[in-house]
Amino acid sequence: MGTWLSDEIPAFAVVGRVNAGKSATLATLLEIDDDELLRVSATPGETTNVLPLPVSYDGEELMRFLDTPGFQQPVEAMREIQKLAGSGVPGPAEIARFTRECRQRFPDEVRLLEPLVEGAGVIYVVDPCRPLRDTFLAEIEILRWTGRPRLALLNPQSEPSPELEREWRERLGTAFNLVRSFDAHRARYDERRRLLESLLQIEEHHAKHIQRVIDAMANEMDERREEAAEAILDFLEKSLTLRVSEPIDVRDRSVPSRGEKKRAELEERYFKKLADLEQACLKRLLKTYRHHLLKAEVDPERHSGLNLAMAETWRKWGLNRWQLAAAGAVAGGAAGAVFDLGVGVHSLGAGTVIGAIGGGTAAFFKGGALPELRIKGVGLGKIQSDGQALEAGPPESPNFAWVLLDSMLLRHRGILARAHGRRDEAALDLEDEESLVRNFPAARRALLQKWFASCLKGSPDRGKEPEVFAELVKALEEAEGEV
Ligand SMILES: Nc1nc2c(ncn2[C@@H]2O[C@H](COP(=O)(O)OP(=O)(O)OP(=O)(O)O)[C@@H](O)[C@H]2O)c(=O)[nH]1
Ligand SMILES: [Mg+2]
Repeated sequence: MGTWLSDEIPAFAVVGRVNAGKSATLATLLEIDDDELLRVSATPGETTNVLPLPVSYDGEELMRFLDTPGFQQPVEAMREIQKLAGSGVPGPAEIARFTRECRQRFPDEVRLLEPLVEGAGVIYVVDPCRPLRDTFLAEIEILRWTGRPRLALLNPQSEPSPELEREWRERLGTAFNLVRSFDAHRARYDERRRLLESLLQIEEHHAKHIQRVIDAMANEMDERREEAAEAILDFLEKSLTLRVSEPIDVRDRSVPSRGEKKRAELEERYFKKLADLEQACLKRLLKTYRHHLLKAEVDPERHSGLNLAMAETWRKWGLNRWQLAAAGAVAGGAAGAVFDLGVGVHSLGAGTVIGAIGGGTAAFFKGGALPELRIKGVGLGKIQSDGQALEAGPPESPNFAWVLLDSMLLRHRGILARAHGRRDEAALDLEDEESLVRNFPAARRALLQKWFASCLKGSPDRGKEPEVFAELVKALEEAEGEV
């Protein structure tokens, strides 16, 4: 059938002005954040050849997108095509002739039109922040003459004025089957699905294949959410049961400074391990959602000395004191003492930056103003029959597990909101995020609290795990809808 198309597989060529965001649109739609596979760049004319991007599920190619070089001389090309039509109105035949005869003078236009001549549908990407000049009108005309099914996408690279956007929509509406918005730097799963549904509308001939892609994508999102819930469950269990110990001998006990040093080392080891668990979980989430540019670095030292940052965390994340009490996290008389920790840091107030994806929740628990680790001396039994060990366990705060959970739910949401078309390495910023667990239904809070308690005691309640998993899946789904 030609170079770019094969029988039965629907194909769409993404076309538009150089730098309009064609490659970024495809990168976001197809979740490709790797420049080796799909180059997105501020340098105009970055894409110089047609690049086929197959969409395959279970090894079967269902659909194909083609990235193309941008229009470079649309007005001249339009005139040339008009010349080919003589006194008539240009149509598919003249476009085909143009691709055969004018390669020398219009290499980019010919390259981008060839797949359309072969039968690909058109996805025309424009930046509605740019004035609607003659050059764009020429592109629109040429694309209309191809006679192929046509979708126009408004991809704003900054804030478009409403008047300008209306002008674009009106103009595009006369020449395209459908006009939609698709912000290549912001689009999430819902917008990606809607884009595919638009293709379904303009290209009924291949409806079955396109519908299969839409269904496969939806399935995949459900599977990923379950994978994410699994990762978070695993992280919580490992974090809450985490203990580290350090042997101490007679001298450690008799020389106070030595004992203090041991204790500090122990704390450091505990937080380092907690940060490792956090990082492992983030890596799993990033892999699940196919992100390579977002980083999962968790540096346990990153916030050292920034106690206020941690205080802010304690105020904003996790359950509030009434919810904690209701969930049974705080038992009767102990309440006062335990709350002192949470409320004490609350009073420090002050907004501050809570790091990026790698900011490290673990680090939030460090520092003098924060909940102390449970540190106790334990017998080492057979290992050192006459010796003892210090053991560090989870921070005393009843909110520990809830803050950990909040931080992961928020980061999961941040990962989902990150478009693959972006090429900056920016980390996720959780600074303005509000607690998600506070909005949980009471029954879910109670269930999780019971399971947390079993983990904190060192013996996770396996019987509750399926229910906890199901609630985590629901929590992840609710958070997706919230943004
Ligand atoms: N802010 C913002 N920038 C965007 C958006 N889409 C693309 N860009 C940026 O615009 C520049 C060009 O994007 P590309 O996707 O490479 O554009 P292209 O149309 O493929 O360009 P050529 O291949 O050179 O024709 C890059 O720096 C992108 O990051 C968007 O939706 N918002
Ligand atoms: Mg490109």
